[in-house]
Amino acid sequence: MTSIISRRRLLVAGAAAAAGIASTAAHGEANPHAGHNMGAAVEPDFTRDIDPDAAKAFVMPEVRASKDGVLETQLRASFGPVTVDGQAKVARTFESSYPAPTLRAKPGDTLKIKLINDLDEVTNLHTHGLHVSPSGNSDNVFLEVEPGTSFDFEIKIPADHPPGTYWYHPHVHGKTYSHVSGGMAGALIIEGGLDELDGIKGLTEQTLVFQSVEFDETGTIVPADNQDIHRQTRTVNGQINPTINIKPGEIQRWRLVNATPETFILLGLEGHALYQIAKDGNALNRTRRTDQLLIEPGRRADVLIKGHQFTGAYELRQLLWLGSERQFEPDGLLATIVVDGEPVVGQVVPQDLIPLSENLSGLTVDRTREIRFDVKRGDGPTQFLIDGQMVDMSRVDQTVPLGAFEEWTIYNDSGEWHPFHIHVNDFQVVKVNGETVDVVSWEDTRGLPPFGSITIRHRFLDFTGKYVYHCHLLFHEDHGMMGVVEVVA
Ligand SMILES: [Cu+2]
Repeated sequence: MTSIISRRRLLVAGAAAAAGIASTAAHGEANPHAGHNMGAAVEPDFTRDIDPDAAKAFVMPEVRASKDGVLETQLRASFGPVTVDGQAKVARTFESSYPAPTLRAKPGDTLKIKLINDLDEVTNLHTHGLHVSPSGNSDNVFLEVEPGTSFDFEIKIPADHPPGTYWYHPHVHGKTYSHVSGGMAGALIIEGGLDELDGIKGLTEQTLVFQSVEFDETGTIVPADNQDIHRQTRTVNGQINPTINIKPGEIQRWRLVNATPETFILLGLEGHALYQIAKDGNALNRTRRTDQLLIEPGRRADVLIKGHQFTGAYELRQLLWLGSERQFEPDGLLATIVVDGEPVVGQVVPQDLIPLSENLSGLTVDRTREIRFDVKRGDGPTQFLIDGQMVDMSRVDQTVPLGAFEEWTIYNDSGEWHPFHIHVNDFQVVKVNGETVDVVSWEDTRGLPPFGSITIRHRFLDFTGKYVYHCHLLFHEDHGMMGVVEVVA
């Protein structure tokens, strides 16, 4: 095919240019390959063929940004036709879009969101990771918007809110898996912070919303309780294996959102390091270089990627993850990164980022609590429990005074991972399995190791009211693995 050949020539030409650059740096006795073919138009073996006709240009979700301090928009929930990877499907979406639109706001802004419920069942809205009021018409997961009605959410983002990558999705107990896997999930970006940092400011930014759902043979989403995680279709921004372009030497900032209902994504990009700069919307104090990054369901990570000096196609993969005796994720292709074009010279990955606002380790806490996650399997239905009971949304499990500073040790008495998530107030992990760990950032979602524990510290600031902590494997959450905390004045 001509298209492949022309593309191939383009890649070869690019590789020759890159090899020329490399030869200047690599000349010297220490390098046994120095001089080997340097400067010659040699085609690197690792370069894959990319058929430009087959390559799918990476598509960003629609962006809805705040203006003059307000983001006024609507989210219409419906069950109906939607395009997923160019195919006609039937899903449960906001705004007939899979994923939902990306919302962008600034600290101090107000989100005024009209949720129109055209589903045949109740739904609601949760702003995952935001430090906002959990009451009234704010981030209130106790609300149920009835079918055929609408509800005006008003979520005031504090002026000192940490800028970063968050997300939103419905959070009605018992329906969360169905709604989130069905497609009702989108990125929520609070601007500022790292965006303004030298070395990050002005970089090309990509938002990658990972979703996973099972479609039946008619292309309709399978009811939540019947979905098999390993039959699900994995997409990035609703695309299967899209092509993401980057230039040699170019640094891009990627916002990664694990919006899957229960998939642990161990992310790796062939030939490229992942330079992590933020976790759950919170900037790290220093860049963390890694080859593999585990992103639990519900978690976000911001990373910098530097395009390889050799042009070609590289695979962004979900790597084999053997989490526990019951949990695994097979290796799979998520996207193809095409390094191509004029090399960019002089871009450097910044090392120092934003200092931690406060390190909670070593301080005296007001109170400690122990919380136990467990799974009981027997003759009847499997039970997903916290402190021996299933959630009751009308019960309060933890009462905390406003302003309290607490240490919670969350034990996992089961043999599988559970991503622990709490609303409204982020935490710092100070111990894993009883061993002290360095605090690197604030977080809102962290895996509980099988038969292990995490010890977290958190302050209950600014907002009274009831909200929840739970397992972010949404099947577990919907089947009881959730508790209610009430912050009282
Ligand atoms: Cu769980």
